[in-house]
Amino acid sequence: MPRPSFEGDPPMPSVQMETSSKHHSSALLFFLGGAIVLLILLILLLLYWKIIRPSKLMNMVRRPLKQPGPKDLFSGNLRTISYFDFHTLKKATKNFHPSNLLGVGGFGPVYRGKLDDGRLIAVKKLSLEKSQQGESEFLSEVRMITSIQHKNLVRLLGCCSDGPQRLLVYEYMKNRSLELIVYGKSDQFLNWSTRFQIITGIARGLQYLHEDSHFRIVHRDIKASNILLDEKFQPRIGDFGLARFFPEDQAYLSTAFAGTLGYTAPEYAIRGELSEKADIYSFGVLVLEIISCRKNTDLTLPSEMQYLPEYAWKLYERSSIFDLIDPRLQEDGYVERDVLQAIHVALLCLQPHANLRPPMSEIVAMLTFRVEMEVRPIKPAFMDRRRNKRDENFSCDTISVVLSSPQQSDSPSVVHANKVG
Ligand SMILES: Nc1ncnc2c1ncn2[C@@H]1O[C@H](COP(=O)(O)OP(=O)(O)OP(=O)(O)O)[C@@H](O)[C@H]1O
Ligand SMILES: *[C@@H]1O[C@H](CO)[C@@H](O)[C@H](O)[C@H]1NC(C)=O
Ligand SMILES: *[C@@H]1O[C@H](CO)[C@@H](O)[C@H](O)[C@H]1NC(C)=O
Ligand SMILES: CC(=O)N[C@H]1CO[C@H](CO)[C@@H](O)[C@@H]1O
Ligand SMILES: [Mg+2]
Repeated sequence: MPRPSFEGDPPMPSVQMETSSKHHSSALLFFLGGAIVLLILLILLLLYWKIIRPSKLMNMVRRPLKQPGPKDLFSGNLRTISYFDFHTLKKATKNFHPSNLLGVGGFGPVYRGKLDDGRLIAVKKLSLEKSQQGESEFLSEVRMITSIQHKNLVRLLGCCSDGPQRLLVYEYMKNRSLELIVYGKSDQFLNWSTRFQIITGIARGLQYLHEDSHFRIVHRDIKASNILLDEKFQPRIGDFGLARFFPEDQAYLSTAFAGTLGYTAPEYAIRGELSEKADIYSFGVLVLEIISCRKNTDLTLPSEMQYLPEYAWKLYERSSIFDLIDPRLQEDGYVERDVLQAIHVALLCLQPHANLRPPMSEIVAMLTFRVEMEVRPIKPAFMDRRRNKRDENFSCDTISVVLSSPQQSDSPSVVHANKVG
């Protein structure tokens, strides 16, 4: 009943025509107004871009993520990296004061710092002069490293670039590095259970880098100073991924090579053959250092003890491997089964042929006694600086000649390097 009254209405069409023409004119006005406003906005933007703040805008374009400042750390669930303002870092480290210098490594100096919110940080100034890496590449590498997270890896909090300068900001590790403990620079004594926890922790961190992360990462520089310890002496591997900032790792190697020679797998040192197995070799050296509390190479010791892998092998052959153990640990006590297992694993890692060294996952399984140890290690290979001391200059040719020449019977798998110190 109510419906027909609407349908039969005659003036409806004309009314509709009128309103639609009104709509047309108002729409035209609206568009015109919009266009004018847009034009004004565009002119303003152009003025802003060209004249007022060219640098600031460029920065905004280049860094679409966040404004600088430590506030946006871990912003929400987004895996964004945070950019630190150079002045924030300058303030935190008291203008990079020498008293805050933690040490200088192959990549540049490291400073301790304290942010306004009380958090402690370690700031690494990269010395990248030799690298032509631009800012965007730097940021993408930092993003990649930040995405690698594990409880046994040091956390990268963020980065900063200030002109040509590049800085990385890490969480500060209260108990510094294993170097201070292993090399006797600190009075800190670690008992066996702590040391074994450190050994398995490093192995887990390396397993993650090699096998379980999205990227297959070879650390290249596993050594005592790169194992950092938190307040509970949980180990965290530092400096992973850093080689990515240096296009030719030669540049990096030349500065750190001598210092890390004792950790370097022979096939990497001589032929530049780099794989996970080079890290596994370094891990083997490190395990022996943690157990014996001495440097891998110590030329002040009696001849047969100078090279840790060589000495460990001699003791192993003589079945007197317990002599290798740190005397303070012998007093304090240790678990025989754990020590034997750790030394056995270390010797497997030090074998001359890379393919004989077990993968990290297997090493973790052995250290946690999830698998039986079946294989016997063969004699380790290591870099030896004993001979040709008069020849001061390090030369790869000399080493490879020595390696491929017929080997002496008394030390079949020793590789001689000529560089001293
Ligand atoms: N996050 C950190 N917390 C506390 N100390 C740190 C941190 N990062 C580095 N250090 C310390 O700073 C010192 C210098 O470190 P750096 O990594 O520059 O040199 P390195 O480890 O000796 O050599 P490399 O350049 O081969 O890593 C080391 O003694 C290290 O223990
Ligand atoms: C070893 O040292 C740690 C901390 O230094 C301590 O918590 C632990 O109880 C010690 N373990 C043994 C067996 O003494
Ligand atoms: C080592 O190299 C430098 C320059 O490269 C040279 O001056 C010096 O004589 C060399 N020393 C030896 C022992 O060959
Ligand atoms: C050598 C060193 O700094 N040791 C410290 C390790 O961390 C514990 C807990 O924070 C401190 O008590 C130690 O002094
Ligand atoms: Mg380091």
